[in-house]
Amino acid sequence: MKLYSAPGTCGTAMQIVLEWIGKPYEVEHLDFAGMKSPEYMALNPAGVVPTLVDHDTPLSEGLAILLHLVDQNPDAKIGPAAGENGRDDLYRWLAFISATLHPFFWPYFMPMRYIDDEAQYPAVRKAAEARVDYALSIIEAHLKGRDWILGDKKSVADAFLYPMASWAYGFEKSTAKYPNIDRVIRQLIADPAVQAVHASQGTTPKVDLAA
Ligand SMILES: N[C@@H](CCC(=O)N[C@@H](CS)C(=O)NCC(=O)O)C(=O)O
Repeated sequence: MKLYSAPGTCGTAMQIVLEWIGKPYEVEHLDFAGMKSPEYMALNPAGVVPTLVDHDTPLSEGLAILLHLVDQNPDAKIGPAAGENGRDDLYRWLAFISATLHPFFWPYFMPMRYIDDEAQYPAVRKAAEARVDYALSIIEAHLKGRDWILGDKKSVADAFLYPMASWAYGFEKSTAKYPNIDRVIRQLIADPAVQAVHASQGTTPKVDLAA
């Protein structure tokens, strides 16, 4: 398997899951120009990371990659199989993270895609932070009384949350202010798989571990 990703991006989630699976894989970290190259866009026409190439077949979209990895690796215990208890919840939370939480960050990181006037970037970022708060608050309420998103078992949904919750540690309302999400992120930071991904990316966890 080969994963195309970039340090600190949502592709971090897929690499965490590949570490959990434990099979050999390769990762190629792309820069922005690499994501827009014709060679890469032949694999992922959106020109974004992640893309997973498994058995010579490229698969894009984080949600699709995570479900593929669950289905192809039943022994890895990274999420319920089709028909098992919790599978619907897995669909629900992967969809929520992919389609609701993730896009709320885009105007924050790329305000120039939404507005021409640079003077308005702070206002766009403020609005994005408010939408992220709306989505994180829903996840925070769900995590009350649960160890992980799906209950007592860690799954690909937690890995998917990891990069996005990490981005929001720098927000005015930091991820640290969502105690249940913060707890899950700290559990993940203690996981050797997550540490291996940070080492491979040359990144460090965003959360202040001393706090
Ligand atoms: N819907 C895509 C979105 C992927 C995405 O937005 N990836 C970001 C990194 S987190 C990216 O590559 N951005 C580059 C760009 O937007 O040009 C997915 O879930 O895989």
